Amino acid sequence: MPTHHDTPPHQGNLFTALRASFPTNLDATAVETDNGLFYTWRDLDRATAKMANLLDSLELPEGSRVAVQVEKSVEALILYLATLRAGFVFLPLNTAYQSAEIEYFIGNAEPAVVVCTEKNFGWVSKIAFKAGTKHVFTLSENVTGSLLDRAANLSDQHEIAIKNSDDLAAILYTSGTTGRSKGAMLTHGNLLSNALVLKDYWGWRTPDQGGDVLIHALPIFHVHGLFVAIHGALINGSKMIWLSKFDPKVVLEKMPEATIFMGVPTLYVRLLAEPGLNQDVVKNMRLFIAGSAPLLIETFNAWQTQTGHTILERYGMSETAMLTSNPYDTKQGERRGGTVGFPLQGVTIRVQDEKNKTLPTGEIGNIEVKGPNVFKGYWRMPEKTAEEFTADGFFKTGDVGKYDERGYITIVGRSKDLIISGGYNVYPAEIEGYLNDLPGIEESAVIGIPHPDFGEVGVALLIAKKGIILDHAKIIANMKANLANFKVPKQCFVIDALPRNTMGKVQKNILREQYAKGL
Ligand code: MLC
Ligand code: AMP
Repeated sequence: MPTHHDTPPHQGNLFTALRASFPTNLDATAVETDNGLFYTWRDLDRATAKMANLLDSLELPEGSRVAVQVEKSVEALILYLATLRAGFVFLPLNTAYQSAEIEYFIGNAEPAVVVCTEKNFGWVSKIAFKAGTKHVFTLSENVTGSLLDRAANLSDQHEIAIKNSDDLAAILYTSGTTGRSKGAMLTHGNLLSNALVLKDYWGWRTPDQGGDVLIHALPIFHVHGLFVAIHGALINGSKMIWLSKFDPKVVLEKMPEATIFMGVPTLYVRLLAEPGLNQDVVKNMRLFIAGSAPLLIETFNAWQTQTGHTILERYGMSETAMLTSNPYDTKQGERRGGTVGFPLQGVTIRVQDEKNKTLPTGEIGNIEVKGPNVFKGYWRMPEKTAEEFTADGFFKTGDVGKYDERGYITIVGRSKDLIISGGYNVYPAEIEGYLNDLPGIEESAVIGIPHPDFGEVGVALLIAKKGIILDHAKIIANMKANLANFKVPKQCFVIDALPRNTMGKVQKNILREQYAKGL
């Protein structure tokens, strides 16, 4: 497992590096929101200090987790930064998660602090107190809640907590092909090394070089919106246009003031459907970045035709942050549609066969990675962690791909049974487990099929218990009431039997072929 003791402890804190990158003019705008609020760099500094002082005042044990399920707001961003600043571990939770999901995460992570919306306080606090959490605060998107009330009167000066670069900064839950979700433990060093590499590779322009302006339209509970976008802007002293949710019309309205946009492929598909997308609207834009799911070549080409810009596609995951990227600088090569580019500086990527032999260029195999960005392991799951690393320290991504003769990597599939829908991961095993427990269902299989908007969506194949007639609408309604909405299969089909191989394993490839045109 990688450890990094290469920086003095006080410089190990990611927040130290972010704070050091604030522009000298602290009165410049750091964040502008879609509801007309402006936050200066001084505001960010003072507000993170107040909130960090609040966390300090709770006298939490070293390494305490701060679990957060709130709507997107600048205050939520401040809470993230304050957690780093105070040296605790940030645990973001998708706002779509419902009570059973939250109960698992809180039970597993045992956070010392939970922050939720005022609307959800009743049920979330119940779960949290039951799990032993001592402090539950509220934070709502309209800048209200006990978190802000409690921080308001505290000092706006705060000494950044001393951290080693291998101390934990965040835990991101990511599901497995079997069993429950695993918390990927990311260190200050993992995140800082990645941010610094991307700052260079994507040619971010500091305020002295004219500055960049990022449109931030992604949720802030996953790697893309939380780390790649936020760290990218902050470590460069660049302003963010902060959109509470993705709305293609609002993005286009803001685009003339911006230079960088980041999105999952669905965001590009939806922008392309807007009549207002043209070369004029993007005239100040320097860079469009896509990732988190495969970008179809049709989307890549249509974007080029309609805007004159070539999307830069990159590849990463929760356990590793960013791994590869197409080049920004044309001197380093063209941006090749259908590929995810080259390994980032410091990242080693190899393509292995089933016997763990490295394959030559052009051959398809399992992608394994090593580098300062690779996580420390799964929270309290040493065996799972050991299983996912090779003896020589490479992390097995579960993605399948190849190198081409010029060193570009293409992801051709996944060895893990995973559906990526609109940039969110859906693990069939979790949904199948849920379905199999419903009355009347003998067994089930959940597969991903192509979808024009979300790239891929889940479809459930159900086998009914003898003599039972299943009601599709009731099953869907039941799932919607209990699971995060994006996990709910878009359609259910009742069939007689699941195709199985001689080992008894369900042959999902056959089902995928059969139902590819299902919707
Ligand atoms: C919403 N819905 C989805 C969905 N998002 N269904 C499948 N997949 C999705 N991703 C459904 C809801 O269930 C609901 O259905 C209906 O769409 C409307 O919900 P909504 O919340 O109003 O949707 P919308 O705002 O349109 O959201 C779509 C989206 C969002 C594309 C903007 O999904 C999104 O922000 N995706 C980005 C995810 C992301 O940031 N991924 C980064 C992971 S990091 P119903 O039936 O209930 O009405 C990572 C590493 C890396 O992977 O490399 O970056
Ligand atoms: P997550 O665990 O949510 O971070 O999702 C990570 C997974 O998203 C990776 O293992 C890949 O399967 C997928 N992914 C991310 N970026 C890309 C990309 N550009 N192309 C294809 N798949 C991607």
